[in-house]
Parts: sequence; C-alpha cells; structure tokens
Amino acid sequence: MDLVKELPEVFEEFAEQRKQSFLKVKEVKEQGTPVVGVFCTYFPHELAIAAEAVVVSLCSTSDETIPDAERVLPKTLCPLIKSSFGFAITDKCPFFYFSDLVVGETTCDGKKKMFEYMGELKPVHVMHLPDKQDEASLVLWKQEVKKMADVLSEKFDVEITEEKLKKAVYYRNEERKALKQFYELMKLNPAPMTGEELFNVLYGNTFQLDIIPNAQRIYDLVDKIKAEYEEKKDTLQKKPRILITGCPIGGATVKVIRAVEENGGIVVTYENCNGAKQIDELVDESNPDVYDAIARRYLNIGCSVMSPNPNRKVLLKKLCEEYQVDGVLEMVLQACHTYNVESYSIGKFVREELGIPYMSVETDYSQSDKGQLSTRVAAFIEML
Ligand code: BJ8
Repeated sequence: MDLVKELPEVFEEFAEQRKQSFLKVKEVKEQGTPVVGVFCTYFPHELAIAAEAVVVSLCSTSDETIPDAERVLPKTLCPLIKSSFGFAITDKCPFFYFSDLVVGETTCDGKKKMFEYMGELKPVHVMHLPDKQDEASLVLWKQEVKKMADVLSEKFDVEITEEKLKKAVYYRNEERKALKQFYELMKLNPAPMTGEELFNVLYGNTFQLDIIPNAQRIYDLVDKIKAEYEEKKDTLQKKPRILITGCPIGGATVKVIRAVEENGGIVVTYENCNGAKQIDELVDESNPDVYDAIARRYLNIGCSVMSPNPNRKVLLKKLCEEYQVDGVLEMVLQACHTYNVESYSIGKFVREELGIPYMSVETDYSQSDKGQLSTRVAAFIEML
C-alpha cells in the first residue's frame, strides 16, 4: 500500500477491490494461475494456497440475475443462491467465467442442490460438510479436506506436500492476525471509522487475487488509522454500538449497515462471515498433523448449518463483551431457514444471557424495503 495516500483514498481502494478484481482475474488466468471459485467460509483456503491457485468468491450480491435463476430454481429460495446461480447461467460473472474449478459444500439444502445444476456448467467439487462438531464428524471432515487436496492436486497438476500446507497455514494465520488487529480497532470508543468502512476493508480484502495473502497491506492501514485517530479522537462522537450477526452481507444488503449508520448508530463488529466468523480462530500451527489442524479449525465455524451450533453463541458473547455492544442486529436473508429458525434462540440468548437488546430483520436483494428497514432500525437504536 502507498503510505502517502490519505485514509479515505485507502478505504476507497478496498471498497473498489471487487470491481478491480473483475478486471484482474483475466490477467491472472492469462499468466497461467489456476482460479478456484468458492461459496463458503468452510472452504479451507490453505489448500488453494498450497496448490498455487487464487481463490475468488462466487457469492453474488445483487438481484440483477434473479429472474434468470428463477427459470430453473424456485422463487422461494434464498437470494444468495438464486443470484449466484443466475450470474453463472448468464455468464455475467467474470469470477465464475474464469474459474477452473468451483467448490461447493453441503451447507444448506438450497445451495447443495443448486450445485448439482452448476455442475452442468463447470467442473464442480462438493465438500461434504458434516452438520455436527463432534469427533466422529471431524474424522469425516478431515477425509473431505484430504480429498479436496487430491482434487486440486490432480486438476492443477501440482503436488500438495505437508510442508507446502504448513507454509500456507502460516500465511493465512498471518493474514488473520493482521485483520484481527484491524477490526479490533473498533474496540475504541468513540470508534475510529464507520462500520461501512470496516465492512469495505473486510469484504474488499476477500477479493485480493494474490496467492500469498498480503498482511502488510492491512498493518499499514492499521498504522494509518491509529495515527489519524490520535489527531481527531477529541472531535469524534460516541454512538450506540451495534453488532451485526446472521447471513453474509454484501452489495445490495449493505442497506442494513446504512440503516444503522444513517440513524445514529455505528456497527462496531460483524459476527457473520464478513467478519469474526471467518477470521477469529487460527489454525493450530503446533499440531504436527496439518490436515487435522485445518479440519478442526474449519469444522469449528459457528454457522447455523451446524446442529446444534454452540460456537456461534461463544463468539457472540466474546464480541459483545469486547466491543461494548449496545445492541445486536441480525440480518436474515429471505428463505434462509437455518438462520431464520436459529434467530429465536439467538435472540433469547442475547437478551436473557447477555442482557443486550436484539432485533432481527429479514430481507432480500431488492431495495424496495429500504424505507421500512430504516424505520425499524431507527426505532431499535432510539430504544438503546
Ligand atoms: S459459513 S453463513 S458462507 S453457509 S443465506 S446460502 S445458509 S439459505 S451463506 Fe453461508 Fe458458509 Fe454459513 Fe457463512 Fe444457505 Fe442461508 Fe442462503 Fe447462506
């Protein structure tokens, strides 16, 4: 990162990262680097690093292609699945177009059935994710992780040695540590940046097309924010501090973050796959069995597709305490049954055990509910 750049310019660079990568992915392909398209936080990136491949996220975030998808998929399906499938069948997503291999996981029912259709368009490998986090599931998941390594190795004609994997674990952990330093800046009160800026960096960073993650870029940003905070902290205002949980956010659903921040609140942390859920836990580098270390770390992710899902509550509690959270806002995408069903127990846990107000909003990729969303979130913030 250019150290002479002003902070707003750097934030803008991250916000534009996805668009920039749309252009860059073609170059990457032309240089002969394999491209792996993924859909989920359960995909162990370390495997792709060891296979010298770049990873692109195929989760789409706009309603543009939903009508196309609905020619094949039911209308009553989550917008993330419909949108992603719609971009694939219309060839409108450069990431999908340039992917040599698409990796899916058996997470929710809609996604796993959609992968069957996607397999008619591209080579698709589905990792069979167990829905429990016990030792028997770990045995299965470890086999799936090994199978994934074999698939990558064969597809891209590259040997994935344990040594390469250990290096990849190190690189990813270093990136996680840098990102944690970055998002932990939001423990400061008043906060040093907006929740949308926080989101833009976390989200933008997932569209880096470097095989080896660039942790230094994040550390440079941390230094810049700290320096600026020292200068301006007396002029900053304390605001009601919101934690966002639930389904992944991006594109159209940034409306939820804006509904908070346009109504006087600030999003200080993301428990969902845009934030701590994908970053908080490191892979244990002291475990001599690298496949075991990777499998354990990823199986521990507290997504609602797990049953039961205790790790989500553990992370929520930790974040609420560390970030002095005043209110928890859950965003559920329409027809996402696992998050929707789980929201009752999450609400109960947050209100009764953490003593913090909680609100859940259900939305999709359209903008038609923006006004209603804003009114509801404004009332929630006012009550805090
Ligand atoms: S680890 S949150 S990325 S599964 S919103 S498609 S669950 S119906 S996205 Fe997710 Fe992995 Fe979990 Fe994260 Fe299905 Fe729900 Fe749609 Fe979802």
